[in-house]
Amino acid sequence: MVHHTPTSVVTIERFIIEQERLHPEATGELSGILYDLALAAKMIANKVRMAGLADILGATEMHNVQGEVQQKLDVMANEIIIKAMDHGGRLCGMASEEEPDIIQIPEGFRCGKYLLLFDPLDGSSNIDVNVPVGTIFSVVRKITRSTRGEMEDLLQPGRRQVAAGYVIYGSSTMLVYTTGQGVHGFTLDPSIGEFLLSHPNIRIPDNGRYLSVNDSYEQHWDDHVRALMRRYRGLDGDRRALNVRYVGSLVADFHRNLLGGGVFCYPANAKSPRGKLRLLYEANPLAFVVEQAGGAASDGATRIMDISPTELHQRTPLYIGSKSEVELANEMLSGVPSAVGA
Ligand code: AHM
Ligand code: MG
Repeated sequence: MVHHTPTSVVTIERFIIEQERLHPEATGELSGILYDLALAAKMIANKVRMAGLADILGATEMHNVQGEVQQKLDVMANEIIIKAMDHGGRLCGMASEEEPDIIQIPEGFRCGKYLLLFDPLDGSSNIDVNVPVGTIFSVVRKITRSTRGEMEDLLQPGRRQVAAGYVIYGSSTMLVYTTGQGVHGFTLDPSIGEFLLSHPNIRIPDNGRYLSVNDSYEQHWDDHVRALMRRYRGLDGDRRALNVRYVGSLVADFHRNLLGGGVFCYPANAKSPRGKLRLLYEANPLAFVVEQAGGAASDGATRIMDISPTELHQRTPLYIGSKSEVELANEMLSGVPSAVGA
């Protein structure tokens, strides 16, 4: 005899609706943004999966605002997100790592009260070798009185984010997000094209397992950073050595450390005095996620989400992961024991 157990399958749509019900004042606009992002993620996942087959790999002739060669898939992912998000009436502006200025909502479309900041395809230099890439996103509320979003609306400190998350296009596609009520992860079931709740209420282990850092920059680090890395590796002091894992694709490195504990570091160095990663498109959204999972994120002295941005494409050093590991970075780099992510 076959026993049918009641289904416990929770789609992302159902989850978002249930979360929204917890807030009677919610207008549904934020939920709409999250649905649209989930749709964009599915479309990008398709492109990424087909990359080798469709002959869309390789660099375009264009260079993006950071001066890096754009991969074709970056351009596509950027377009997909803009097209999926610009007409819903929920956003009044966007900013992308791949675009120099504010992305305006086209004439004729309604403007809403939110702004979206995103890195459409992070780690795209890894695409040619089949390493996971990701999309990172952040949602803030408009603070100016103008109908269309202005620069001031985009340059808000990370603590003002109302939602943030990422999509990882790995062996499976996952969408992980927070709206300030914990961190939840959904895995794409490709057979039905739905994101299903697979990782409710993710908590980052406090005893870190992994250290992720590109130590080919060691010669350019200052002595404090070098000393910190020795501590993480268990070479000085009595700390257990962390295991080194570095994909070179931030979303993949972050996701592994979120589930397994540890710390991802992209320190400042003599050649890149502000590090490499972007405050608004990479550091802030992942900082919101990690704090909601019980972890912390800092630039070595200041909590990432307390930094007041001054420009759209600003870079920041980044130490992100389990609380105790990030606290050690703060102590050793700024000399001030601090309670980041409190
Ligand atoms: P991108 O936004 O141009 O793809 O660059 C960001 C990527 C991150 O995914 C990754 O953590 C970092 O660059 C790796 O940089 P490096 O090769 O200097 O270690
Ligand atoms: Mg990036």
